[in-house]
Amino acid sequence: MEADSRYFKPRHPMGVVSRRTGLKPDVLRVWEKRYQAVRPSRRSANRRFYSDADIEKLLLLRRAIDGGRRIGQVVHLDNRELEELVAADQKAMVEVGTVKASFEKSDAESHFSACLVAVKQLNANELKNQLERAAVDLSQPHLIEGVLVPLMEKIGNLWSQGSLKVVHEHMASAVVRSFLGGMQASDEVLDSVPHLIAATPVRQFHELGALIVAATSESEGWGVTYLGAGLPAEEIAAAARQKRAGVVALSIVYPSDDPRLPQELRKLRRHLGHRVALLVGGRSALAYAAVVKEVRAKHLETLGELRAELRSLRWT
Ligand code: B12
Repeated sequence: MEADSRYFKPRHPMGVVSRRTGLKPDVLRVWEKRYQAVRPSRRSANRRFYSDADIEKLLLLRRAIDGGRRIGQVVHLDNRELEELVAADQKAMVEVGTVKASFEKSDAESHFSACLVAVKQLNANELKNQLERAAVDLSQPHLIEGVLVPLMEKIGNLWSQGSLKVVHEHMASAVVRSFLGGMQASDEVLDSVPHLIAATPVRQFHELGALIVAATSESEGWGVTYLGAGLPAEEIAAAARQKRAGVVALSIVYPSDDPRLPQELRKLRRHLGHRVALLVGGRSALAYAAVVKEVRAKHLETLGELRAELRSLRWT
């Protein structure tokens, strides 16, 4: 009974509701005014307060809209009806998505091959054009995981076997770097959007992993500030404070045995406090597993794990 009354108690301001539902404040206002989707209570200075029940309804409405429905078609449904509708839409999307994913996989392979040819020819313009074409044809995860990452991996292997020269790798890194930089949103990020800082710590100069983390996080709906490579803990923490970031993501690629890195991670945690989630990835992150655990950072291997983590952090 008591739990029930808490559920209907208007106790969440609009900022919290916006953060939890991913709906912008102006959308919340329109849904209220035009459709009476929920009826928040008004307190001093006309501020709205929402209950848990309101948030649940808004989340279901948002998921229905993500599935292709229009607000006017679903707003009158109760929560149970909405849940059924959302589940049916998601099932249909998974089925269509599986077919689409297999098309995308073969598309990604042909874009990857065309990019590799451009690298071998040392043709920066052609590589840039091929990446732009791939960006049009593929969804962002397929572009990153099906083209960019395997391309850099392959170049690294051909380089260490002596089949490609350092210049090929430098040209490709420069083009990929600027392409990834261009993928970052230029729009102003709303306060209601959760924020993530991406960087590499001091003496870690491979930055493509961090740039990829930035692009992936942005496609998950996070506001992202990409700081660059080789940054001291104090600088990263100051940026996190200024942007009121909930997450700091670090990429650790090379070297895997820097004796000063553990101290740097400890310093970062001290400066960040314990409310900011610290995520660590990259091919050498495991080499620092002990300190990663000590500073209560989370080690993630793949971009899929990153997406899952960002989704769960967003809703908590
Ligand atoms: C590009 C590149 C460079 C460029 C970097 C350009 C730049 N601005 O970043 C340059 C030319 C500068 C360079 C220099 C060197 N490099 Co280099 N480089 C590479 C190369 C070819 C690609 C790296 C890359 O960007 N990969 C693409 C990214 C996207 O992949 P990734 O970093 O593995 O990240 C993936 C995951 O780990 C994850 N991830 C990464 N970070 C994070 C973070 C989070 C939070 C999460 C969730 C996930 C995540 O996401 C990515 C996608 O799956 C690799 C070869 C390779 N196979 O990777 C060598 C490589 C990393 N380099 C290597 C070496 C040895 C060097 C040099 C020492 C070479 C030299 N003798 O000078 C120098 C060192 C420079 C320095 N001061 O540190 C070695 C490292 C070996 C080792 N022991 O670990 C590699 C593996 C090559 C090799 N096979 O020997 N390099």
